[in-house]
Amino acid sequence: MKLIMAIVQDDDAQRVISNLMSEGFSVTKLSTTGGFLRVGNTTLILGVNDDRVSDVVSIVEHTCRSRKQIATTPSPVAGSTGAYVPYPVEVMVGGATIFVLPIEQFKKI
Ligand code: 2BA
Repeated sequence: MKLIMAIVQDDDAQRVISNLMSEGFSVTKLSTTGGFLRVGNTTLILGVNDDRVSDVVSIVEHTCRSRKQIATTPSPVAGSTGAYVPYPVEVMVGGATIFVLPIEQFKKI
């Protein structure tokens, strides 16, 4: 059995949860924040049998989109003036970041 953690964009979260649940997966949704952009994203956790890991990855892959987002970074030329001038940097976010971990024990009590 494996624990899958999938970090997805908030805009994709409802659709991917619906698609996973309609295929019979149990899903837990966590509201999380990306360390780089400091904006909200969604982390899904699922405990699944080994033979269904690829099904989850496939559903996430086909549901989640990559999007450009603007990150605001302090200007590197600010040093001479002492003032921090934020300037926008474009980054590509997602579709999804997926971790697959082994589960030592799984119990429902
Ligand atoms: P954020 O940390 O907010 O990162 C958003 C996007 O900013 C990233 O998209 C990437 O394109 C860019 N980025 C992140 N760190 C960067 C850096 N040090 N320098 C330049 N650009 C950087 P994704 O790679 O698709 O990641 C989306 C979200 O997934 C991340 O949000 C973070 O919450 C999570 N994530 C991605 N890789 C991770 C990892 N190895 N461990 C834990 N969380 C991860």
